[in-house]
Amino acid sequence: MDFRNVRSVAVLTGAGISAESGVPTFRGEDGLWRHYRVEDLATPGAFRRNPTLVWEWYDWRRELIANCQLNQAHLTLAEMEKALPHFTLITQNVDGLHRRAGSQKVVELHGNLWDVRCVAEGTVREYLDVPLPEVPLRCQCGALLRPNVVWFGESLPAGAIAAAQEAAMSCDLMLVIGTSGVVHPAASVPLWAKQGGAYVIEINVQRTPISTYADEVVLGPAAVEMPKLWAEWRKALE
Ligand code: BJW
Repeated sequence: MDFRNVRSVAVLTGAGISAESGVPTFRGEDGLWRHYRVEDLATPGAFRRNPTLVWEWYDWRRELIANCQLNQAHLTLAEMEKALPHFTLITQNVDGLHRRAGSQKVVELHGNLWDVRCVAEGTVREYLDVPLPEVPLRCQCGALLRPNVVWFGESLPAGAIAAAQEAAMSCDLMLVIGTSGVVHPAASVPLWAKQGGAYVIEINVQRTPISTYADEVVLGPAAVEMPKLWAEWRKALE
């Protein structure tokens, strides 16, 4: 890849980018919690059946994330945004770590677990208390609050998916970092980039369905590979 020809960059990140910060991924050996599948916890039905269990899961994750450190992959992306004029960071992660690393423009496809939403009023607000004072959390109106994230069977925020589509279809380089590429429609984002003529580089510790059409597959941890890629890029621009 000749980085001197790159005008516009889009990046799609998944749970793997936060793995080296100690945030568990969803699928794979370390992704389990209490022997539930994410598909059984991250659904509206799961929340209806047992909001306490679902909130306990989020309480546990929020505390873990609050105490974790950013890694070099998060920090490299924040640096790239400052240095490159046309740069869009799209994430499936709800951990808020890209913003904590200094990334300013982040398209959050699956929401953010630091925001809560009233199931009755639909109002959204930031809620940072860790640990939570009560589970399940309740709104002042008496209705349940829920994490402002996107569960299976729910639509993604229209603005976020439109922004991701626009960035993917107009970029000439797409980086896909640490996602299993099995959850849709996010998994289609790199495909849209490829179909739009972009060069696709995947960074992951293992091959995924995206590897079959990526132009390059870099097998390795994101926190190691991202600084290497960025150093190579900067050298090419000198
Ligand atoms: C490293 C590493 C290191 C490890 N360095 N790498 C089309 C086809 C089939 C199904 C569907 C379809 N369209 C829609 C569906 C249904 C469904 C779906 O996709 N199901 C599939 C699982 C089969 N999608 C939806 O329901 C979506 N909604 C929707 O489409 O609405 C329209 C609609 C409505 C009604 C009916 C039908 C359609 C919504 C999906 C919402 C996903 N939500 C979650 C939870 C968010 C909240 C929360 O986090 O609490 O999002 S599930 C979970 O998966 C989370 C993640 O963002 C998402 C993706 O996971 P990710 O990031 O890829 O993580 P992992 O763990 O899977 O992978 C980690 C990767 O990192 C691995 O590859 C590792 O190798 C790698 N790695 N360490 C680099 N150090």
